[in-house]
Amino acid sequence: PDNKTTLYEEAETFIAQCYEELGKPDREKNIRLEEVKRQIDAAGAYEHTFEELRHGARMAWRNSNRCIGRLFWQSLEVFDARDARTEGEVASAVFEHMRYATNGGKVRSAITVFAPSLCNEKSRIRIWNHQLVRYAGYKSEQGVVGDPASLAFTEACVELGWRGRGTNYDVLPLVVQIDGRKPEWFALPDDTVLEVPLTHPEIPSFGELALRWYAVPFIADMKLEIGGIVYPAAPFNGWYMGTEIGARNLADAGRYDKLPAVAALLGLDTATNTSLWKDRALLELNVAVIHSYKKAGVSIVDHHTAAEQFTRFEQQERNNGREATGRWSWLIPPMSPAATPVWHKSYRDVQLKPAFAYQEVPY
Ligand code: HEM
Ligand code: NRG
Repeated sequence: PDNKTTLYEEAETFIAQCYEELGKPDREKNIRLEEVKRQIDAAGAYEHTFEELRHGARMAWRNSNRCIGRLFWQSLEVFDARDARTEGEVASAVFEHMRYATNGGKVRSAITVFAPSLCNEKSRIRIWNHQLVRYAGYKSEQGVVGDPASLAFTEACVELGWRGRGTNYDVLPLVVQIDGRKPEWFALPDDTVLEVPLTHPEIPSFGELALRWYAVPFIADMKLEIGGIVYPAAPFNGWYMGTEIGARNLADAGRYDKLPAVAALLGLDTATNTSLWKDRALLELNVAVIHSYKKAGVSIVDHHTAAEQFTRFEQQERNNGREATGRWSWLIPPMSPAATPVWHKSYRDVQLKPAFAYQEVPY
């Protein structure tokens, strides 16, 4: 089958499922399918209605096998920015999304969808950032300053003329590329970035570590595929699960590597594994993350509650005649996984569509 045939088949499968789930009559579906066929025959592509785009994006979240936060898939807010043409227009739409999602700390899940990449065209609009808010990483004589995960992207930003202050927590700029041209960078406006300084509920000196993290995770580098149409720029956000910050970003030896410093603060014996100093440091670091976000009025979920919510999602899917697919190795939290229900179950890791997917790194 040729491209048009394959695209029509993908479109048909999606429209049928989408209209069924939205409770639309067959008559409406059939009229729409004829129109989609006409568009594909004439132009090799078709345009989603806003309703299709909105439900398609929600389905893609629902189908995200590595995501434990899927109970709330129906509440995803979808912003249609398919008409943004210039780098500046893309940046404005991104910043509006960030303000909406951040909401003074009461985080709202949202996605902004930019223009699709048409047939053979190389991705038209690309956001180079992995996340819209992330800290820069720099190589120095004394090792890495900032986030080691950002080394390559930080270098790309410097290449484009951006300069960071050189602290451990420099917020990187937004980098937008259109049609393979030279990308443009934009400093994030102050009112788009909320951060949380970390303190501990019982240990006053914890604040002296001067740890911090940003309030909202905005994934910006995945593509969204709905009914055969690919959206290469579709940044989305939910809120954090505490362990993402306390058991990975700040704890991994290849990231901020803060367990030794936390253990020292706690007065633990780091000379022997048998003191379980890493485990005790992890625990207090994660207590501090949840405590600090709550104190700052920023949405966050602990891994026990998230796992319970995920179990409810599984039940909800069963009730609707669907199966919750998943990737177990990602769904289990990185702390006390066997103390959550997810540990004791198994999941089928097949990728349903619509879906989010990785794409090649542009720098
Ligand atoms: C992955 C939690 C919202 C799509 C994850 C992960 C966690 C998580 C803990 C694993 C991340 C990792 O280990 O690095 C949550 C929570 C949310 C939420 C608590 C709160 C509402 C969303 C939303 C979307 C989404 C709104 C999309 C619309 C995904 C995808 C992945 C993922 C695609 C896989 C990312 C990758 O492969 O790197 N989520 N999520 N999530 N989530 Fe969610
Ligand atoms: N672990 C990454 C973020 C991955 C996505 N996590 C979410 N997504 N919670 C980190 O920055 O720690 N979300 O859309 O809410």
